[in-house]
Amino acid sequence: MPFLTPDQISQYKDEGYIAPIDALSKEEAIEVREEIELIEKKWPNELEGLGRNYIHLISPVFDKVCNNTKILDAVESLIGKNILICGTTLFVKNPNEKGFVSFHQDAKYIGLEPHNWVTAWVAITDANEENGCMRMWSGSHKNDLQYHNQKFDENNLLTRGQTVENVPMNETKPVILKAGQISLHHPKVVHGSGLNKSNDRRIGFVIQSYIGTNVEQVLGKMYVQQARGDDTFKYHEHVARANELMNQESTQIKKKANEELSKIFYSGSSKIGKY
Ligand SMILES: O=C(O)CCC(=O)C(=O)O
Repeated sequence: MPFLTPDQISQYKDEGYIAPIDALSKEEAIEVREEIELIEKKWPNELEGLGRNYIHLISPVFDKVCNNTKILDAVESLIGKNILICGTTLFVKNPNEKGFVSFHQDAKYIGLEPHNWVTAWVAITDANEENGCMRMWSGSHKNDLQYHNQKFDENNLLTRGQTVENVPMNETKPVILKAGQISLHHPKVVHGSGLNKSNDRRIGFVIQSYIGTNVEQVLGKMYVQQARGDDTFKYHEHVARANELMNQESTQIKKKANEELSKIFYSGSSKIGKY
């Protein structure tokens, strides 16, 4: 019995994303924000630059989010029951900073083939038009991968500043979420987000992505965890789940995983950005 409703599955097929879906309680979202702010205070460099990736490997609070039953039920409805967690990224936009995300397709530089995968964007704070929520170009996932200009803008939160130009803004839709809700988006849907004009942080925790066990990494190496089912394909190295914040072994694995991820994200690029 699929967890998502027929309307939600139609939205995914027609528009390339689903939102909103209730996942965490308000209290759980606050717990996640407090975990981020604790790490930022105690280990100020840990989440900087590349370090914004793979936080679920070093934090049981984030590990719990990745294994949240409601999220996994929804994901299972889209990619089947054999599910791996292959990466996570924090997208934080602080007030008074100029962070934005250019319109792009996740599948362009991520090396995950075939596209039996889905990205979950978990709202840790509310996300709305004032604080720079994502905007989806509805239906754009039905097209092939598009040309991306590589701009390396210093305020762009993407690795290369990869940009699909001339997106028809009237065909884009805001993904408005309350803290604790999620959206799910397709590997090829074109999406981006604007500035945070509010007085508070906008925090998205992105599970990028949940992949079917049949998905290979064609550009490099990724470290995965089994979220559901079995992995009979064994394409990836499986690593342990976090059971203690920032223990030495898991921080080393996070570092190694990020070095490998950087090779994937900048594969074929003559320049390396700050993430
Ligand atoms: O957080 C954002 O504004 C953009 C995140 C994004 O591009 C993604 O989750 O694929």
